[in-house]
Parts: sequence; C-alpha cells; structure tokens
Amino acid sequence: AGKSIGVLVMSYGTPESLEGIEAYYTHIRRGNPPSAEQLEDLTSRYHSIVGGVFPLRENTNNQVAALQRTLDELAGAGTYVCYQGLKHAAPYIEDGVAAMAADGVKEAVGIVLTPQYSAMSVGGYMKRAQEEAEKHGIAFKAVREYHLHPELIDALKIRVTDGLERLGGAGSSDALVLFSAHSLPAKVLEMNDPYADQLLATSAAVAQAAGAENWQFTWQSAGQTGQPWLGPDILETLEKLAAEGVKSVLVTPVGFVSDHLEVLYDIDIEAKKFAEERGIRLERIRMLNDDPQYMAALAETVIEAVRGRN
Ligand code: FEC
Repeated sequence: AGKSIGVLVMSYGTPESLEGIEAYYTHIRRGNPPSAEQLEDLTSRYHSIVGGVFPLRENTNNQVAALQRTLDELAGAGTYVCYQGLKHAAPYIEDGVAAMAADGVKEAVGIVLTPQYSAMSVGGYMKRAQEEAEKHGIAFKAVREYHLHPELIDALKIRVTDGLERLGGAGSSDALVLFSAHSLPAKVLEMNDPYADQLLATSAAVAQAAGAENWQFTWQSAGQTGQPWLGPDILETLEKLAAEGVKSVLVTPVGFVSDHLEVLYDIDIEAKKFAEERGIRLERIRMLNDDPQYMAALAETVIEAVRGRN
C-alpha cells in the first residue's frame, strides 16, 4: 500500500462483548469509571436492543468495506486503502494511523462517518488522527463536513418518503417529520460551533427534497453530566406535540448513520413507548448503514479532499 493514499474512516466504536462495557464507558468518560448504577443502566440498554448486542461493530465494518469498494470503482483499485479508526474502542484512531504507517502510507485523508462538524465530536476525532499522523510523518488531510452532499440528501429523502408512506402515505398530511441528532453540552454554543446550524441545514434540505412542510428538529441522547445539554430533548418535544394533538411522527436521525444503541434504544424503545403512551404513533426512517448513495457521498468527499478542493 506504499503508493496508495490511506483513508482513515472514523466512527464512534462499541464494546466487543458485555465484559467490555465498563472499559468502553470509562473511555467515553475520559478515564473516569462509571458508578455501579451507571454501568448497570448502560448494560441493561445493550441487553434490550435487538439485532445483536453490539450491532454498531458489524455496521461500521460493513461501511468501511463498502467505502473501499466504492473508492476502487471511482478511482481504480489500489488508489485508496481504507483503515478503520474508532473513537472509544479498538481499533482506536491511533491504531488505524499506525497500521497505515506500517504499510508505508505517506499520504492520508481522514473522514468521520457522521456528516456534521462539531469541535467536540468530529474536531476531537481529527485532532487525535492528526497528532498520530505527524508522529509517523504521514501528510494528513481532514474532511470537516459533508452535511449537504447531494447523494446524502437524496438517500435521506428516499427514507423520509418511505417512512411517511408507512405512516399512511399522501393522506397523512398531519404526520410530522422530526429530525434528530445527538445533543452536546450547551457550552458548544459559546464556541460558535457550527454543529447545530449544520444539522438544521441537513434537515431543511431533506425536508425540502421530500416535500415535507411539516417538520421540526429536536435533540436526543443527552448525557448525565450535571451540566446543561442542548435542548429540547426528544421526550420534551413529544410531550409538546402530544399536547398540540399531533398523532403521527417520523423520527429522522440526521447525525447518526447506522443502527446502534442511540437509535435502537433511545428512539425505537424509549421514545416510541413515550410517544405511544401519549397517543402518538412513532416510526423511524431506515438508517443509512452501507447505502450506496451514502457511500458515494463519502467516496466523492474523500477524492475531492485529496484533490485539494475541500
Ligand atoms: O451502539 C453503540 O455501542 C454506541 C452508540 C453511540 C453512538 C454515539 C454517538 C455520539 N456520541 C456523542 C457524544 C457523546 C457525549 C457523551 C456521550 C456518551 C455516550 C455513552 C454511550 C454513548 N455515548 Fe455518545 N454515542 C454512543 C454511545 N456521547 C453509551 C455513555 C452513556 C450515556 O450517556 O448513554 C458524554 C460523555 C461524558 O460523559 O462526558 C458528549 C456524539 C455522537 C454522534 C457523533 C458521532 O457518531 O461521533 C456527538 C453512535
């Protein structure tokens, strides 16, 4: 792979097994181990999701393999070689960069599977990747965002259209499209962070493409850190919508790109039950996973970054 351009494909990471949850949670908490109660709570959430205990691992593996195939098709086999780098689990971001160095890679580009930039999420991934690349003398380019890539918007539009059909098709003009994304500590607002604006821009573009006039954006999955997080949370939003008489909602995550805990538990189990108790029918769009249009968005973004247009 010496003459190839390395592509560091970065994602959140998930434990390998139930025994790995504590180490994973400790890593997310920057080295502070969780209390017994916090650990039990997280473990029980993993127990209750369907589709395998840790579906994110296989989904990320599939995404990296599909991106490799897409890059091979667009640029010729061997031009780009993908390496996986996870934020909170092995293979860590640093492991991915070290693997490139071991293969003799001299030039690399980093891309995170979530499309919108925040200094606290994508910025954190990139800082670690950049520092490790410097240690190995690899020239490294970072992709910041691709939240309005036409292939991404179209893939999401198709999912919104499908979801609205499940909720009753064209007749259900009262169905509300509820875009969502992972909350962050509210202090990002003081940093002039583009995260919220980019999430809204993705949401507005998808709503427009799908012809959905009835839409809102809400946050989800806020952590329990004692500090304020960006709101309103999805449960507060559902409470308000129920009071307004809304009967059907299509939850449309725009910052998450695969089936994992924050989708399969926070939306499919927790939010769905909460909505149903208040007389709202809640459906969710199919996640992108290794969708070919999403892969095309990633591959084109990588190639443009290497050509210096990003
Ligand atoms: O399926 C899985 O095993 C992993 C699902 C998962 C994804 C994910 C994505 C994001 N997170 C983001 C930010 C934070 C911040 C904290 C935080 C905490 C957790 C915990 C778990 C967890 N996150 Fe996560 N996140 C996933 C899982 N996340 C588990 C710990 C327990 C809990 O709060 O539920 C708070 C850290 C702290 O305590 O200081 C901040 C962001 C994303 C979306 C962007 C991305 O994918 O990188 C932002 C998937």
